[in-house]
Amino acid sequence: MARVFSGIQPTGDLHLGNYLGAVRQWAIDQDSHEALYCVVDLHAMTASYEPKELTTRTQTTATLLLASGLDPARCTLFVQSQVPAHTELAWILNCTATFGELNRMTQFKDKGQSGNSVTVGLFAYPVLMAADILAYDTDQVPVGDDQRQHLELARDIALRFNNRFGETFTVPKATVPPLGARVMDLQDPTIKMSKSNSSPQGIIGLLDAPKTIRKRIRSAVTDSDNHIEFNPDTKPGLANLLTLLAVTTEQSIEAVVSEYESSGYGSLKDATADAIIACLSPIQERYADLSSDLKYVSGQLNQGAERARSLSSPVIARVRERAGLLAP
Ligand code: AQP
Repeated sequence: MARVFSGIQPTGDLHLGNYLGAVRQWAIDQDSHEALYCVVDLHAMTASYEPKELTTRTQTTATLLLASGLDPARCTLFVQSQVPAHTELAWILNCTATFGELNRMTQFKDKGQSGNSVTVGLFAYPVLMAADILAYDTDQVPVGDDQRQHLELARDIALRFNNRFGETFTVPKATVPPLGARVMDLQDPTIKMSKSNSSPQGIIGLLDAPKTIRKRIRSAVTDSDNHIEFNPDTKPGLANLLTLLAVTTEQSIEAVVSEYESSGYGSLKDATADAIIACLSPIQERYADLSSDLKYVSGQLNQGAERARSLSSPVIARVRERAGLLAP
């Protein structure tokens, strides 16, 4: 089975975009792949944060991943900072990546706007991401458009290291998640729904109450002509609602458009809210059960970290030997 690796940052409350764009597919991939899923808390340190919040969010994110269907019996679920291989390999790869290639990363250009207070960690973020992937001889990485450039960098770093020091790393391939959907902000449908960039009204959190979900969908920005057609360029808000209804009810966009084209936006919004509430309710129920047993959650994470350590340790030994470092 091909080995797949994916991560999620505990930078805020998980939202519908994280679920429909990534986590839902992760749960499916557990059966067809050897899957590793990681709460990447070290990445979350690259922007300003509160230590207590990071701890809580790391626990909540892991609990939500379990509630969303990740099953520790079928995948390796762990927290990044509990496996030292990530930081060890990141340093070695920092000495392989160049300043010029990191300087070209568009996500750094977007996020690193605040001059001298930008951390070296934010700049080197893509190298840590390369380490996350390469430490496990990963074959495949499911990526959205925003991460494609980082994955290309991970491949370039792996190839350069292999050329310089001899075959060491598996060079990973990007895959496009078949069920992936890009979920847009409900208030500004030209940007993606995001933990840290969206306003609360622009987001649907995985734990939001049905009343909140209904309110947010009803007040989602659309347009004024009340004509239902799927066109993300001219009608981005409407296209987002149609996408949400289609993916949460497992229908095609065409089927949803033809069902609602003679109705107004009000009926479409009601149906979309109903579908999202139905999609999230089993996750919310499982989350309530799991959060009353946090010992179970931390036990699963400890086991996941142990397994991740045992999978990464031969890779790190190989890298150290090729790079000329004495055995510890
Ligand atoms: N709006 C989205 N639609 C579809 N997929 C999305 N993902 C994130 N937002 C959407 C996917 O979720 C996975 C985990 O993302 P992440 O937490 O590592 O970072 P991100 O992509 O930067 O997500 P956010 O919510 O925007 O976080 P912040 O605000 O902290 O940067 C990824 O697979 C991502 O594609």
